[in-house]
Amino acid sequence: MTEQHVQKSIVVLVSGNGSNLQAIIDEIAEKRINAKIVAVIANQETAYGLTRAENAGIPAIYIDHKNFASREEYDKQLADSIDEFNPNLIVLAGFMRILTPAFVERYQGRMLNIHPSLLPKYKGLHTHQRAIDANDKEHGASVHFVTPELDGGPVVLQSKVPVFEQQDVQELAQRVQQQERQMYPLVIKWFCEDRLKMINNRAVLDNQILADEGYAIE
Ligand code: NHR
Ligand code: GAR
Repeated sequence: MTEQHVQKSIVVLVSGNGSNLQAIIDEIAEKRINAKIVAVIANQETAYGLTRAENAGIPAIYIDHKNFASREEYDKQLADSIDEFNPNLIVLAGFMRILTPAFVERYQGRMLNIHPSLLPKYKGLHTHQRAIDANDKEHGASVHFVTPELDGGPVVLQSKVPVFEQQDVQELAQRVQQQERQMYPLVIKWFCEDRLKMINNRAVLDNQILADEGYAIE
């Protein structure tokens, strides 16, 4: 593409390992995404994602939810911290706290999440075990815009993996996460090139409304 885009700034929210964060850091470093991660914020002090941020020279911020009496108050502090960086995009990368409607509405259309299931299947937690227990032949991950409905926002991209006989849950999770590290940077790249938008609660890529399940890559 010859079109020029103003460089986007991104805040990433994490709770744990941050392997998705690392994939995004690496793609930006390779100049495959024209963006800057301006801060990484965690709700867990021990989140390894904070260390990954520090190692990459990115401001790493920890906001302890135990210091706040309610979800509303925590989310207000989270929003204030985010707004100091004035980002174009908020990326949830293994962020494990449900966000209040007020928070989500403030960033509507500029917040993405990666969820480890083929949505609308298995919203919420323990998705890999639930796919095995249901005897599903395939499983995967979905990138979606975040809306107030938990894991219910419009899907942009899905990636599928097979579920084998007597599937081990850790092994399945590993294969899903390997796909995640490919697909999430791709969606972020689309957003940063102004190709991806949320319009009327639908994901729109290159001016085309995406199907409910988004695009699919194998
Ligand atoms: N918030 C809103 N409003 N909408 C979404 O789509 C959201 C969201 C917040 C997080 C990520 C989501 C996932 O990909 C996400 C999407 C946490 C929980 C959860 O139950 C569920 C879904 C997601 C993230 N969290 C517990 C809670 O009480 C805590 C669980 C824990 O700490 O282990 O917040 O799966
Ligand atoms: C990823 O598999 C992501 O889909 C999932 O947690 C993992 C985080 O890995 N997210 C959720 O379950 C959100 N509730 P990471 O910290 O290595 O990126």
